[in-house]
Amino acid sequence: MKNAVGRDPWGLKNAAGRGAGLEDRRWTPFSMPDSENGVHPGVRHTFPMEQAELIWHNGEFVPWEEATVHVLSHGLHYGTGVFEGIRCYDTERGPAIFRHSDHLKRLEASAKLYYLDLPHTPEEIAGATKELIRRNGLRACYIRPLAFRGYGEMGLYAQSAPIEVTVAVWPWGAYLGDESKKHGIRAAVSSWRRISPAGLIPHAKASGQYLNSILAKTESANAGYEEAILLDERGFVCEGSGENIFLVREGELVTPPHTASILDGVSRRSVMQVARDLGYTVVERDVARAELYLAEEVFLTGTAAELVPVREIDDHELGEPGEITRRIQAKYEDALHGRAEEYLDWLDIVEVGSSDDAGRISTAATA
Ligand code: PPE
Repeated sequence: MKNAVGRDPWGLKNAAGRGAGLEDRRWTPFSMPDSENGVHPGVRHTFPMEQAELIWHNGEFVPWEEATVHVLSHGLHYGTGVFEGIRCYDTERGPAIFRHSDHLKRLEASAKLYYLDLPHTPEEIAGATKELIRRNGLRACYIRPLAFRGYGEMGLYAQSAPIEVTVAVWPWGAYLGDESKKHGIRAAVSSWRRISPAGLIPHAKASGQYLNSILAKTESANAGYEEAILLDERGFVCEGSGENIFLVREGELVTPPHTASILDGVSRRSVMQVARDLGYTVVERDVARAELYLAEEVFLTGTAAELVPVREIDDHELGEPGEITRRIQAKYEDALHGRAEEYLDWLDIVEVGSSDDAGRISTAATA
């Protein structure tokens, strides 16, 4: 990092005062524990962020390092924001956003559940996102739309504080590590229960709610596991800190139902369909903790993680990914990457052929 203070507190600008160039886009926000310094060996903790050129912020395409907020932004203090995690894949048909409209529908639903009036329609956000991918010259990336209550009023009923909307895109590799998809991960049941619908809204993908996931993830990482599995308030299996969960029991696929405080994952829904299309029976029902240890196979699904097998839970060995997991994973990967004809309508293609304005900055609201 170049400066700790001043006009470039994050050290994002190079000597010319511009955003980091292609050659030095990687940065680490602060030093984190790793196996080198003897803390938490074996678990990958750092996700150095790869920057893009532009971020869409309140209707404008702004340079990455200028997409900032006021420290008195409401969402920063109270967690009043909702977001999405979406992926765009480099396919034969061009960059393709997986289930774009379904993710934006969930964003809209999350906002509604927390009484946040979105100043943009899902269609406007979708158009801006595609333009953002074009202008950043990306073919595959993670997409992070975020809507939050901004600066203007403090207190809990701050109706006059404006809702800000941003979309950022950046290249983001395997969420649970490169080896995770091939050989599976080690997971542990968290001592933290998933947020209860009695106090919060598990169906919403809301910023503040992620303190729950962060507690669980931190606990499991500090104990040397790659992921945490949370139980719901009743003690039934719910999901991972950022993924839904599936088990194979006597050849059938089992996954916790909506009433078990899950997030209604887009990957979960997609994998259920892929599994059924492959001829498997998929059952949504409550899952007892011990079933995690007794299952033939277990895997997690999420946008960032994709489909990740679990090879060990609470030191109970499940072993290398099983056949059902591998078959579903292969088909699902084909769907994500545009290689499965039957799932092509899940892809929102970003037309890049005619665009020659990558990197240009505009104040246009949306594409
Ligand atoms: N549960 C939780 C709590 C969750 O955060 C995610 C996604 C899922 C289930 C799976 O949902 P879906 O992506 O629609 O299949 N987690 C996102 C955020 C991860 C992050 O660290 O940030 C994601 O995968 O993008």
